[in-house]
Parts: sequence; structure tokens; C-alpha cells
Amino acid sequence: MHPLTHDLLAPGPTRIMGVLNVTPDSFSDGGRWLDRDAAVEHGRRLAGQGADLVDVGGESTRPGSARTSEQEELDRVVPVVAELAADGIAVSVDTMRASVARACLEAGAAMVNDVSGGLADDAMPGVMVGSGAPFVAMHWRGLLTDPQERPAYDDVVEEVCRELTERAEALLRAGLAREQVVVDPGLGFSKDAAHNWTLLAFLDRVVALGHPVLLGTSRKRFLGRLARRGGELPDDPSTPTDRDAATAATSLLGAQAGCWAVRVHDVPSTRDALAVWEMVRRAQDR
Ligand code: PMM
Repeated sequence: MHPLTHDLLAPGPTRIMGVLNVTPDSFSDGGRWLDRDAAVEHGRRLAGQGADLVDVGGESTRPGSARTSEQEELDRVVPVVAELAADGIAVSVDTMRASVARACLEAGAAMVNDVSGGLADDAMPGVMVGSGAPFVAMHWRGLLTDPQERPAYDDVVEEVCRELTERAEALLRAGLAREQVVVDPGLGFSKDAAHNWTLLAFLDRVVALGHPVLLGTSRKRFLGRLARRGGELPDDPSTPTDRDAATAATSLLGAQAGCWAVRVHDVPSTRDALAVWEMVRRAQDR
């Protein structure tokens, strides 16, 4: 068991997962950290700013993007994970490949974050069972091959909760321990803006499933078309970094609902938002 695993999931304030995409094409930071040294430096910066763990990804999940080859993904992420882990930083790896998860766990990663929830690679549960490390199962209906599929739900909260429960139960049947399974409603993944807002409004129901919940809203498109004095803007003039204040606001909502962690690109803004919630919570307890 990784020495940081216990601390990561112990009861406490909502954790901050800093995003480090070692990719040429992620929607908000693609290309910035493709150079290995720049990536490691940015990972250290995220930790220094207050990230409790750094999520290293080597494959973009941008709609329509082609899959990165296994070797390319390994080459991008393993050295970065190894260097950050050697610094004592808690690292998770954002991957859908069991081979990449295994190599990163061997290189010192403390956690695996899989946007397919273990569906993209049959070998993923076996790797996780062997490691004992926490595994994030994110909700996503369509994988990379059918990005055009329009999301359709009668009741998005109920269906996401049901499908997350089914995923978690399948992982438990495959041998993962209950405390290994973290769930994520997967905002923006086979969900439109209205679905994302509804899931944010009813996060407490996702938390009530009884697993730690990770929330990923950071810089997502729906935060760029906010209602300002009467309705959503038809066009979205914002760039991803313009969405950091709205991301911090959603982090606070996540903390208020009892989420275990929030996944963000800009750590200082979310750190401050979570500190506001922590001060209010303490005042309520007095
Ligand atoms: N979002 C992205 C990538 N990985 N992982 C989890 N668990 N949850 C998310 O919401 C999530 C994720 C897309 O954002 P990015 O391309 O900026 O990393």
C-alpha cells in the first residue's frame, strides 16, 4: 500500500487535485506541459500552491481526439509521475489503460483516475486489485469513438447515480475493496450544460452513494456561458483561464455537498474558495 493512501482518503476537508496534462491537445492546457521538465516543474508548483495531489494525464479526452498510442502515453507520463512521487508528492494518473496505470503505480503513483470507470480496458480492475490503490471511476456513456452521440437522460441525477452504482458494484465484484472506489459524476462527459448544472445542484445525491466523490468542473465550457442578468450568453467569448473564478465557485459547492475532492487547473483560486467554506463550517460548529 502506498504510504500516502491512508492520508488521501482520511476524513478531512475537501482535497484539491491539481491537473497536469502532459498532452499536446487538452482543451485548456494542451501543449503547455508536454516538455518533461516543464511538466515536473508545473507539478511541483501545483503542490506548492496547495494541491493535495497532482493528476498526471498523457491522453487528451477532448471530444473527437484520436487515441494516443500506448507507448506515447507511457513515455509522457511515467517519468513525470516518477519525479513528482520521488519528491513526496501524492500523484494520481489519469489513464484508461491498465498498462499505464500499472507502470505509474510502480513509479510511485498513489491513485488511478480513469474517465472510463474501468470500461475501456478489461485489465484495469485486475491492476487495481493487485495494488490496493484508490481508483476513480468516472461516469461517461460514450467513449472516444462516438463523440457525436447526443446525451439523452430522462433524469440525469438518477441515471448517473444508478450507472455509477452499477460501475462501483462491478469493480467490487472484480475484487476491489470498497474503500478503493471513488466515484465522479463526469461533468461535461456525455452531458450538456443543463445536465452539468443539474448534477451540480444535486451533488448531495451523488455523495449519498457512500463513496468518496471527485468533482471535475475546471474550466469546462459550461462555465463560460454563465447567466448574467437574465439568461445564458448565446456565444462564449471566454478562454479557459477566464473560467477559474467560476471553477472556484463550483469547488465551494462541491465542498458544501461533501465531495471528497475537486479536480482543478488553477489551485490558488480553489484553495481560497475552499478556505472560505472551511471558515464558515468552523463558525457553524462553534
Ligand atoms: N475531466 C477531464 C479529464 N479527466 N477526470 C475526472 N475524474 N473527472 C473529470 O471531470 C475529468 C477527468 C477533462 O479536463 P482536462 O482535459 O482539462 O484535464
